[in-house]
Amino acid sequence: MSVRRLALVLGDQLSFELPSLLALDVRRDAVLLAEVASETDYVLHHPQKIALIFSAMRHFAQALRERGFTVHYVALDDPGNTGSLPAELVRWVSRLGIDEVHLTECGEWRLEKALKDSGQAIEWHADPRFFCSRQAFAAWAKGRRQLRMEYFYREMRKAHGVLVNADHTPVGGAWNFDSQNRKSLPKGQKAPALAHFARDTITEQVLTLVGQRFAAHYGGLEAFDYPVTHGQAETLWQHFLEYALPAFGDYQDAMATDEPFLFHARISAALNIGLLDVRRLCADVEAAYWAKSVPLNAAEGFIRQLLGWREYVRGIYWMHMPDYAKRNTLGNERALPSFYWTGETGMRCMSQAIGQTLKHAYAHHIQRLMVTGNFALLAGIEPRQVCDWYLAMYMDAYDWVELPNTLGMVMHADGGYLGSKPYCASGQYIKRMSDYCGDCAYRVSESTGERACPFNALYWHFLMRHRERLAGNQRLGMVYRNLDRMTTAKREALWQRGEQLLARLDAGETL
Ligand code: DLZ
Ligand code: SF4
Repeated sequence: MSVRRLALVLGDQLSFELPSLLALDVRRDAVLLAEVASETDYVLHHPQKIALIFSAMRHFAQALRERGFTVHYVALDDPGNTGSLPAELVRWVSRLGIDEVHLTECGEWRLEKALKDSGQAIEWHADPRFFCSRQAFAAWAKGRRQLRMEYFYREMRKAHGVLVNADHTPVGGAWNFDSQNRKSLPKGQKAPALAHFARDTITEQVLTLVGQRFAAHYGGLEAFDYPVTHGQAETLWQHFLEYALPAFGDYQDAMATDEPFLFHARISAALNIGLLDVRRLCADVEAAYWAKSVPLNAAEGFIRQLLGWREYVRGIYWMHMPDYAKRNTLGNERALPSFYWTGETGMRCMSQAIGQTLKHAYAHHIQRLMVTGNFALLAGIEPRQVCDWYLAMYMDAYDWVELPNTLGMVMHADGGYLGSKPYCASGQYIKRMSDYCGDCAYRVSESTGERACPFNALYWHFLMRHRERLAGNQRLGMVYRNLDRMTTAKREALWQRGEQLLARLDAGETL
């Protein structure tokens, strides 16, 4: 008798090239997709993130059926829905009389463990949606005391022949044009118009379901405007290539009032659930460079994010989970301020970054790292709470990408394993990269006193309280020399202002 197989496809695995799907015989085998409470509830996901996943899952199920697959789809409110992926798998295996279960490795350690503990035998497949497999990364990392993204990135460029000359040297004479990615936005410079996505019946139904069921989660559904099919994701991608990529390099780090997207691609949500293919994206960007339609600082800057940083953080995640999630090198214990969930703060940069996050489930990398992240680092917030906030609030956030970025890069809670120095900065950095400070309740030019920008005193307070650990860091040498050149009275005033701000946070006050 022939073997009957079932492939469980997860909500962030919506790719036709998934090896667990390719293992099936469409005439005989089946696919299972399930909307389950254990995935919607493990953090307070932004409602738009849940809506995106459900709508994209439903569209993918439809596309698979059109390709001849037998698809079993469990909707969130189906009677009989057990509420968890392992339990759904077990239920459907018995119901359909399945002999063999196929699954592509998960994006989160938590879920992979739960599936492995389910008692159901599973044939696991490596996830080919990344350039670098878990094993290849571990082999690269072996024997290195400290990992550096830059060296990993160079290896990846060479291994995959991306932006390299025939003699394996980098195109343009350098591997990294980061120094040309830091312009602030000139006054009057407008961001390109956005691509928009009409809602079809499936998306409307999902928005209604999510609106009813997840009303207690933070963030609005009104502005939902993300691609939910492969075709729409392609439209978004072509729009980016044409209108935003040419200036992406220059303004990658810039921030501007009421401009949530600037020259960013907005593709991370689609990419991370399988609606776009990373190899194609890198190839398109390289081709645009050779066709002279985009400058090198844009092409290299974009490819560095995907081929370098994205692969690097995933590698670190799988090498060090589950212990990585528990790291807290700086010993932070402070609770996440409640304004992270509401945006209600007089700090303009924070209300802008959090406000657009509530509205769009999106903020770009510098807002995440140097505004909300920087504040959490300086204020000594407990890493676990910060990680959960990022995991919940961002459209593209899954543990493999969110945890190393937040715990390692933002919070420096892994002892500097992932990044060589903490990304701490005073209000001066935010002033240089944005126009936020002009409209702020605080004064960025002041460090002490009631009206002084909280980032300033908190920055020095952070450096003073972690002096023992950080003063030896070469990349902070100059900063500590500046601190030492201050008068004792100035240092004391900064310390006191920092203490006062932290006490206000501890009292549950907003700033
Ligand atoms: C994030 C998410 C949500 C909100 N809901 C579902 C779901 O109902 N069904 C599903 O298969 N996947 C969902 N996901 C994505 C999973 O959480 C994701 O597969 C894991 O986090 C691993 O990356
Ligand atoms: Fe942010 Fe400080 Fe500027 Fe206000 S003054 S926007 S708090 S950096």
